[in-house]
Amino acid sequence: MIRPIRHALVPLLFVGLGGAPALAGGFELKDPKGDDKGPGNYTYPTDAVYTKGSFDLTKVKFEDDGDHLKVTVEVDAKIEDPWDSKAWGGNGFSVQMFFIFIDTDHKAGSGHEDGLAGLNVKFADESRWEKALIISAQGNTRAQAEINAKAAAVKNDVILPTTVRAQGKKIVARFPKSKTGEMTPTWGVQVLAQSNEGFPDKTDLLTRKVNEYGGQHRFGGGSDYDCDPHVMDLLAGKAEGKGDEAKAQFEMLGTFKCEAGGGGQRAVLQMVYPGG
Ligand SMILES: [Ca+2]
Ligand SMILES: [Ca+2]
Ligand SMILES: [Ca+2]
Repeated sequence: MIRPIRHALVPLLFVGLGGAPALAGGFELKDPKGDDKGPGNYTYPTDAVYTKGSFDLTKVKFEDDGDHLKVTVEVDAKIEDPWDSKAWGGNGFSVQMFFIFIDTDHKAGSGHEDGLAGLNVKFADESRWEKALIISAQGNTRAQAEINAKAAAVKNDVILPTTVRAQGKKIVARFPKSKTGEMTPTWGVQVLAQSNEGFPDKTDLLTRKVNEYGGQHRFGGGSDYDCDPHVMDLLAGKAEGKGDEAKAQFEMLGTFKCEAGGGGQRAVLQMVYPGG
């Protein structure tokens, strides 16, 4: 089951001052280990910086932190900084990047359908997103410039953190609630594990590509065209960390179709709804 922080889930539901019930304390979601291979067959780049488990989500925690929403993402590897991110205005880690999509209203057809540039995914009708949070190895100046250039139509709904901190296997990021809004029982979330690409293609919002054959800095097991999802790991099922969630992920990310010459259909993603 989904483990609410400190209390059982039901007591967390209360009517806020504005009248809308809130998921007050927050919630914690889990993901199985060993499913960091996208639709089932993706491989890591060959360079030694991409250590085993670096993109393998294991846990994601959402907590109310006063005027901020605190998001803690955990992977199955120590977070390291082989490219010395502080030297380029970065956040203290190098290879990871996470996208957190939030469906605030859980209403069919409401919200943005397409993922962000370079992910090559879209969201199911009932799971369209209102807010996207980005945890990037890049500092906010660079990340915001990329958002302005590559997510112009939705840039007001794409939110960067006030603070980011790497600690062991975790990255902790705090986002202003003035932009995210309060957590409510209708919230659905999806968390995508990607990799920070400092020299992205013009179609990629700091994301690393997945090719047919992996390379020193390219994931493998996909397509050289941009029809395959560029996602290594995500949440699935009820996000309890059970083994069958890996299969559910592979199926979800496997819903794309590549056509000869590069066209096709995007993988369609669902969200996890901790409020039921
Ligand atoms: Ca995982
Ligand atoms: Ca929505
Ligand atoms: Ca997963």
